[in-house]
Amino acid sequence: MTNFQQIENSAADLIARFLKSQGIQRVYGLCGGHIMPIWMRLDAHGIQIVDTRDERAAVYMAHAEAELTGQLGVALVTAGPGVTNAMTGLANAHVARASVMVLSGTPPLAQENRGALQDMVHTDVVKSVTQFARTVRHPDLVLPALYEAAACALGQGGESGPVFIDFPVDILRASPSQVAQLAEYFKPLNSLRSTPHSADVQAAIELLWQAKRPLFISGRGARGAEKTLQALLSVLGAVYLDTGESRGLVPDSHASVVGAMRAQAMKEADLVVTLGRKLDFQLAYGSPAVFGDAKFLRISDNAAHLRDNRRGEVEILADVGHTLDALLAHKPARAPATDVAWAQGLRAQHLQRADKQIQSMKTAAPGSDGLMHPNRVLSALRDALPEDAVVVADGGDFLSFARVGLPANTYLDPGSLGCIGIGTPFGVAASLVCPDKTVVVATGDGAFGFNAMEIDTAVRHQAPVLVVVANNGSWAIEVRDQQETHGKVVGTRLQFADHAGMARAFGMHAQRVEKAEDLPAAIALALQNLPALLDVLVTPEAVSSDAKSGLAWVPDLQALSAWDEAERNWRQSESGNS
Ligand SMILES: Cc1ncc(C[n+]2csc(CCOP(=O)(O)OP(=O)(O)O)c2C)c(N)n1
Repeated sequence: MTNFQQIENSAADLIARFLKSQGIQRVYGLCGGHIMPIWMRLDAHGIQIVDTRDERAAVYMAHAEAELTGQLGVALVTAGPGVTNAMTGLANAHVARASVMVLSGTPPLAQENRGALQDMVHTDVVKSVTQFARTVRHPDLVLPALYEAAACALGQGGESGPVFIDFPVDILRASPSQVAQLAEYFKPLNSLRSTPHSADVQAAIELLWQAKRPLFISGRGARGAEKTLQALLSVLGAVYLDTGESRGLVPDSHASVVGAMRAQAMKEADLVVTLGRKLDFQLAYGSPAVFGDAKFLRISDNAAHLRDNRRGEVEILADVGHTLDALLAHKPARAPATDVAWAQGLRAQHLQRADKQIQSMKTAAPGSDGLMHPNRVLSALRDALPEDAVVVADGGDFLSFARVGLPANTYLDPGSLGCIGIGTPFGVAASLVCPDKTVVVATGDGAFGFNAMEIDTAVRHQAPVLVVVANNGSWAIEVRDQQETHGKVVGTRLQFADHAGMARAFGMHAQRVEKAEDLPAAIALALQNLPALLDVLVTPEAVSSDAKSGLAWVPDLQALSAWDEAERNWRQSESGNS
């Protein structure tokens, strides 16, 4: 047996000291013998352990922590099934480029490949969805690996994303040499931000000042650049679209925001500026079928988001904030060529549409089954939530309704992986990270089921989150797909299960709500008794915009039916021309 003193001077202790030195306040995980030395040393150093009911949820929570703090989010999972359970979380963090560090253990070195308990090669399994995956087999190599992994996770010199390290448990118990733990190793990582070349800045200014209909689109690479971005938009009178990755950078009150006129803005722009944003399926892969012959100006601090799908007239590989600063600092004296009437017209239509949307939500009619429309839930939440609330949206149809109907400056959702089930774990972590803010999870009943056990984690850790389940007794968006494209419904109906009863069984305040008029009181009571869950019966008949747009049935060439058709026509006319 190892004695307590040995553990105090162990590699596991070094890991805890490293995390502490990086400002990590909490680690999400599920215990197991292969990681117990780390687990206990984290606790010894005052790092909170948020013990979850599934490793997948632990990684989701670390993901939310990373997104909300801009720092590392850390999960600790045990060997074998602990790591395989964590895989979906890693994949989601990979696609979202979230700075997640997952730590694990392996059998002791002397038992490797001998048929040991929970023995498998984790690094092979996680390799395709991590920026860094390594087994550390010597206590003196622990710190260098942690620094390298942390820098990779934070995207220093590359794309940010999840990293993975595991340690044989005997190495965790062993003592590193004195040299391997010099005090200078315990410094926070400094941030490294690249600056643009002045020739590129000048070329970008030329494009921007010549454009008549400039459209800015931001992604996660623009986070932190809100002030300069807003200032540049005002100087140019440009229009702006955000994406889920960069919600809240430009407030809706800013004259450039035209989110409700997305399709028209994309079609009519003559210059599209992408800021730290991939031209992925949400942006029609930058296709000329949707964007016409607009020029592109692409700015990103990493190569993967600079030239994907559509080359830029000017491409700047540098920190987005620094680049926007430089553009403003060198702005010409002459007025930009922006067509003010075009930009103002889009803005006016945006405001009109957004207002109409709010009004129609308030009175959305129930289904033929008498159950309320999901928009009534969102409308009631909208009325009750403070402006700085953190919103987590999850599900199929309900996610689609919530994305439009419950805007928030701090917003998280399943992201480009379409990773439904993140709702409750994201919400639990968000409420721990932002204890002074109201955190609400708006989730479909199907999506809720994946990690429903995390209501237990919320109660045990007194995570002040409100989970609102839109209970339509089905995977509704899939029902619609089957009805429309196959004419038959198979395996997509659920029960109108008693989620409130389930939550109460774990000691959570919970209530079922069946009438829209009961929502305001139920929400108010729930907010006074957090963590809480509201199980709201809604009609499965409400058709969301994601269902109407064809997103759910995955067209061949583009994500949305209208874009798919435009792409088909464009390709045909291009091949006719050649
Ligand atoms: C992990 C995972 N499994 C399955 C899917 C496919 N899927 C996307 S939306 C959806 C239905 C979600 O149902 P629910 O959360 O109840 O929301 P509703 O559509 O009923 O509003 C499904 C099954 C997915 N995106 N992710």
